[in-house]
Amino acid sequence: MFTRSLICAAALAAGMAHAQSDASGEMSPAAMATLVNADGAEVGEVQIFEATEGLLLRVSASDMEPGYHGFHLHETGACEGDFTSAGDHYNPDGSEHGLLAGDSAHAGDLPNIFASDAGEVRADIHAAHLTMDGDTAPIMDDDGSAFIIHENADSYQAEAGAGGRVACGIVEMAGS
Ligand SMILES: [Cu+2]
Repeated sequence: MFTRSLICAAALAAGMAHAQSDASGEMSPAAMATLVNADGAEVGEVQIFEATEGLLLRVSASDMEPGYHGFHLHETGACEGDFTSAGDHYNPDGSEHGLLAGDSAHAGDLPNIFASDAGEVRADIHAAHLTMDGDTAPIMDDDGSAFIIHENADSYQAEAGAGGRVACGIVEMAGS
């Protein structure tokens, strides 16, 4: 199931969780989130890499309804029940919602992801405004954070309209 153990092994081999590459040239993530559905079954993962600016998120998921889904970073690292435990969108600077609305968006607002007819998601997302543990929008803050895949697409407007939460993944440092 996915490559979590292989990636942890690679991070250890590189000697440090923050390593950007190992000897083979493969990228090693700084952090990871394992995505689970409402039944608690593992349905995917998000690999988190420190980019030149911000973070690069590599998303893979299976068993999704085909089509677009809202994908956000939520403010609390908890994935229980219907995943409302993850709280609202991560929004440390009190911005309004919507990548295509207003002057700024939630730090946790991210582009929609797309599931194929087979329900498979593969997406690389550059989140230039997020940091691992920096001064602005750190994803490893006191109560952590969690990625959520929503039932419907995000409207990118003031009201997200993305509906229910179909998968949730708590952000954890790689190798931890
Ligand atoms: Cu969300």
